[in-house]
Amino acid sequence: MRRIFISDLHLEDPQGAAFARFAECLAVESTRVDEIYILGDLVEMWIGDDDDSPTATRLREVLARTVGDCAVYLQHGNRDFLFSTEFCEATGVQLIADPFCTEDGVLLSHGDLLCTDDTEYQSMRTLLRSDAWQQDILSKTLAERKAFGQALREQSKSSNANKAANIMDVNAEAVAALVAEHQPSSGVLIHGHTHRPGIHQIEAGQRIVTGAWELCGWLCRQHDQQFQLECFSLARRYGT
Ligand SMILES: [Mn+2]
Repeated sequence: MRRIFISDLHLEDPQGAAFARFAECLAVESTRVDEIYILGDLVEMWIGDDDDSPTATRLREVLARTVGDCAVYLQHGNRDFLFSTEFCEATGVQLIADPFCTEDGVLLSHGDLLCTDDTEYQSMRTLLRSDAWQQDILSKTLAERKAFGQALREQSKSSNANKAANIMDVNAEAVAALVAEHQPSSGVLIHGHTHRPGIHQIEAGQRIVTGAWELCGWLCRQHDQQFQLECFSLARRYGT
């Protein structure tokens, strides 16, 4: 089995470098691998599947083209948990739960549910993921949702600025509990969210953290039981 895992692209501007590398990466990798997994925060903010902005339109095009060559799985992040059925139908992408375990026993999560030391964030997460809240926000107009999304981002920036860095990383006990619950046969947990790419040894095997596409692009590549982290320049064409 050949796969790549990416997360935290925070795509915003269809004319920007990250968006261009994303489209190139999918075009190249979809001919090399069997499956592509996007582990959340693909976009900076998703305000509903009826979004008709240039970013949303371009995103649908890129994903639909990729799905013609290889399966694409999408997990919700804390920025894009409103991706839903309509988006999947338009693109052919398949939504997976968080956490999700692959057939060959690789455990996948966006990662924010592991940051249990940040109790303020966890209560916000519970609210935003509730059916009642989501029904309420989706009943608003696109313009109202855009304004709300903007406000949410500002709030997140100012509240994170006052937090100690370790609070926004995963909690070791939460990781151990998740792995114990799902018992991934590969021993591998892959997640994003923390923007701290790396490979950590854990009791069951490995915790692999995919990086944010900030200073460079990141992916985790799986070939059968081998996993590696790769980073690449966002300044030039992917694969060159
Ligand atoms: Mn995140």
